[in-house]
Amino acid sequence: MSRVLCGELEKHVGAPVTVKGWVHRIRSLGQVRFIIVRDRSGLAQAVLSGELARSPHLSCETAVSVTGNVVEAPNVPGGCEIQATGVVVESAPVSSIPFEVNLPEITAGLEKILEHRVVSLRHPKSRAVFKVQAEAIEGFRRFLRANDFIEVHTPKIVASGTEGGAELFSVDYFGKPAYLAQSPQFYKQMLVGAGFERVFEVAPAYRAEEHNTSRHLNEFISLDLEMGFIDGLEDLLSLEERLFQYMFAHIRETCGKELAMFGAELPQVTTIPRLKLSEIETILRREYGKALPNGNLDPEGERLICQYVEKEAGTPFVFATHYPVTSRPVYAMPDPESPDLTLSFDLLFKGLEMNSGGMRINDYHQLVGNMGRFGLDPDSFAGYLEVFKYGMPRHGGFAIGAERLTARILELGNIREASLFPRDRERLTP
Ligand code: AMO
Repeated sequence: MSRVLCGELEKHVGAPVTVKGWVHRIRSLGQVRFIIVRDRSGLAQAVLSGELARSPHLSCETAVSVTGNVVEAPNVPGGCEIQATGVVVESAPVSSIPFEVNLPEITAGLEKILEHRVVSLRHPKSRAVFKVQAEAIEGFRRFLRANDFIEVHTPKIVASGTEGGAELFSVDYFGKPAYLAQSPQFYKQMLVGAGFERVFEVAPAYRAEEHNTSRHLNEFISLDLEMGFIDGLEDLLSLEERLFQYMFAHIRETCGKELAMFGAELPQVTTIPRLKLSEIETILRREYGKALPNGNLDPEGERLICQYVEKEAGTPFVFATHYPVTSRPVYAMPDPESPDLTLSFDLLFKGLEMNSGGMRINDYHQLVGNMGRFGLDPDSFAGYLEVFKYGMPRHGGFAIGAERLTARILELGNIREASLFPRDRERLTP
């Protein structure tokens, strides 16, 4: 008999079915045993009586296959249950588990939850996080494809860093020094200039961050895009507005159940307020007596400016633009009107930076000159620089951290909860 999903049982009232899944809960009532089976779609109750009720190998989290007739049962969630005629244990029986996964919440601490990830993911709420993440990424892909972007895959073993700083993991590449890519930055730009014009990539990025915080991972999924022949920063900001409108609409449409589990409401994305960093500085000083550290937003600044914008404009989003040259990477385009600033931006959502982006330098000589100012040797970047000699258009792009986005949508306390197998300072397994 072909398998029926637990979540679709009600379509089979009056018919014989087989469900397969894990034993979620067992309850005995006199001579009768009730088992709740959990599969990827949800839960279904099966009633075992007679010989079946005495089946010795049934325990929570054992994989089973239950056959029987579906009958109406008004008091059971879903309105029906299976009168079992056969139960097959499909795995070795489970004698104990590190923590319960059949309560509304897992009661273990985050360390234990991550240490036993395959068990914690059995909890429907833990898995719901990754449904939302998958649909956010699907929305990202669909929107960009519909806007004539092509998906690309660039190397993750690379010869140099792209984002400045020392946050590089070294790799021994057949005796030559190499690194894990901090971002696809240089390659996405090269591909714009190579003729694709519009590219995007969904791939891991690696940062040897010293930070052990609730917002940093050492490996994260970067949702990158890059676009040629743009006129200015505004093109990128309005592209991102439309992208978020699409992504949030897609998540709303596909993840109603999952959002409800977290009590999460997705905001409508309208016009996102745009504030220069200098304006943010003024607002924070005036409203909260808060001074920003050296031309950048610190976590408290991100939180406060979002709080302010929420109050004034009723949206959890804000673009922070025009960061100083000193706080952006070598490729960032200086603002022709104020050369100490860059045509760059971050998107903040609910108090946290979601993405960075901006216009890039597209003039070969300007870029080589900037490398000098950043103490970089242009000869080491010959592979990147080549495209700038052969007709590189004005271009720009941005990158969204998938785990940060998921964590903020669902208001998770720690970014690790939005990573299947997080990599942090302490964690290399599972
Ligand atoms: P940036 O370094 O700001 O920009 O990274 C872009 C976005 O990626 C996410 N992110 C992280 N998420 C989790 N853990 C980390 N350690 C981490 N580091 C970054 C954040 C961040 O906003 N090349 C540029 C992008 C561009 O200009 O196109 C870049 O990588 O959400």
